[in-house]
Order: sequence, then structure tokens, then C-alpha cells
Amino acid sequence: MVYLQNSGLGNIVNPLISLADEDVYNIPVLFMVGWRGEPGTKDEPQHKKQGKITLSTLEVLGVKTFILEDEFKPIIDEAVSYMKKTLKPAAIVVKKGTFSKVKLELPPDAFSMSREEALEAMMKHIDNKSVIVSTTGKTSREVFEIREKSGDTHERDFLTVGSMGHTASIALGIALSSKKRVFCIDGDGSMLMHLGGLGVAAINAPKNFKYIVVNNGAHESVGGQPTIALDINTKKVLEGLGFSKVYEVKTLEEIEREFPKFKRKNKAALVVYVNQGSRDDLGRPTTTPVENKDLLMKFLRRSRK
Ligand SMILES: Cc1ncc(C[n+]2csc(CCOP(=O)(O)OP(=O)(O)O)c2C)c(N)n1
Repeated sequence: MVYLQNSGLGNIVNPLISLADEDVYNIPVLFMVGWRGEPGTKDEPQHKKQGKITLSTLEVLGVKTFILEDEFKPIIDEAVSYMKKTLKPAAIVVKKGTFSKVKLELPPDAFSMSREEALEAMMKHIDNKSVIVSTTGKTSREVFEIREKSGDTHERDFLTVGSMGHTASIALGIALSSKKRVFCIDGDGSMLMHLGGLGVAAINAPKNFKYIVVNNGAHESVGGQPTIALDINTKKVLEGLGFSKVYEVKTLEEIEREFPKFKRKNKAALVVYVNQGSRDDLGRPTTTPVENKDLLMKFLRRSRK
């Protein structure tokens, strides 16, 4: 079984139609898909479109789809017997509120700071002429709140809501078309998602492109599912992809010491090790994605003159 939020449907299109499909290898796969943005429910802007096209996407891909509501056993039995009979993939789409809430237990702290503490410390070193492109999930929500707390505007930030794995490519595009320093703040899950794109960014990085990965070894924003980022040598991976110098920090003191060096160095990257966890009362951006984009574009245009 493959579990994914419906945001991941785009990523399974190719393996589905060129591997599992009956016209190719005819391999049964059971997908369990969390239905964010279901029409009629309230959700974040990045889930709106995906929610509307979830069932039709699966239909066009030829995946027989079941909707999980209260009675789960007959649905799972039916999906499994369909797969056994046809060797075709099937999907069980899960509506919001189907499962009861689970109180997540955080793993014991492995490091000395939280993501939010690290972000706040780093943002003190980022001047008001620089741009921040932050990754999807709680990182961008924290960046937004840190700006609010310090009475700052949001015009220098691109809060990549959705588009997981593309933060570095977006930041590269902005860095190549502007003279501003662009700080890309990625997550380890997002970093690992499209390493090809990250390599392209590293190889082509102009000197104003600054790459940061906040590594908590997990998809913390959506439940803490582990990534491999603490099992591999992330520093070596970044060096291998083309960054000329990779700094690593594990404490607030190390941020104070290393961040100014990282900021000045060409083609540099920074790995920031943090604990999992975030505030229970963490808010969400109050501006819309279009407002966010328009403000940033105005800032970039204004400062080009
Ligand atoms: C293509 C895609 N798949 C899944 C998601 C759901 N999602 C949002 S944030 C997130 C976890 C991001 O993990 P990481 O980059 O490590 O950052 P962290 O949450 O740990 O700070 C996931 C899976 C998504 N937005 N897009």
C-alpha cells in the first residue's frame, strides 16, 4: 500500500501509467489518499484545486476508486478483491475527519534548538534587502509569524505553500533574475524530493543564491514521518551536488558564529539541525498566495531600479 496526501497525486502519475498500468506491467498497487481540499470543506489555498480534481484525476488514470467513510472493512475487502482479480491499481480516498485524532508523540530531542528558534536566529542575520524563499509546511508559517512579531512586512518572502520539493528551483529563478541575495530555506523532506533540481540549482548558483536546509529528519509538518536525512551524510550530499562549501550548525551559538561566514561565501549551503516540534498555536499566513506573489514582485521590481 502506498499512502499519500492528494498533493502527491501528481508525483505518482508517471509510475502509475508507465509501470503499474495494465498496458505496461499490470501491477496492482493499493493507494490510500488523504483528501485535502474536498469541495465543501475548508482548507488551505494550496489544496483547493487538488481537492476538486482528486477523483477525476484517479478516474482519468484508470484507477478504481473507493471512498472511505464509516465502514472501512467492506471497502478494503472490495478493493483488495478487485486488485486480485484484475491486477490493476486501486485507490481508497479518505475524507477529512474519517479517522480520529492521534496525539503525536515527539521523539526525544536529538539537538538543542527548535526550527522556529533557528529560523528566528537566522532571520536576524538576513537584512531587509534580501529575499527569503521558504518551503511548504510549518517553516513558511513560522517565517510569516516571525515577520509579524518583528513588525516586518512580508514583501521580501515567497512562502511556498504547496509545491513541495521545488523551493530551491524557485529561489534559483529569483536569484538569477535579481541582484538581491536570495535565502532559500528548505526542509529535509522537501530537499530530498527533487535532488535533480537541487543539483541544477547548486551548479548554476549565482553568488546571491544561499541555500539552507533545516534538518529535523522528518516530515514534521504533516505528522513526523521519518525521512532519511539523519541517516545519510547531508553535508556530503550537498557537496556532491555542487555546493562549494557546506556549513553545519547545531546550536544557536553556532548560528551566530557560522551564519555570517555562510552569507559571504559563494555557492555555499548551510545544514541546520533542529528538533521536531512546533508551537500548538502556530498560525497560518493571513495573506493569500496571490497577494504574497504580487508584493514580492513589486519589491523586486522596485529594487531593480
Ligand atoms: C507533493 C507534495 N506532497 C506532500 C505534501 C504534504 N506536505 C506538506 S509539508 C510536508 C512535509 C515537509 O517535510 P520537510 O520538508 O522535512 O519539512 P518539515 O515539515 O519537517 O519542517 C508534506 C509531506 C505536499 N505539500 N506536496
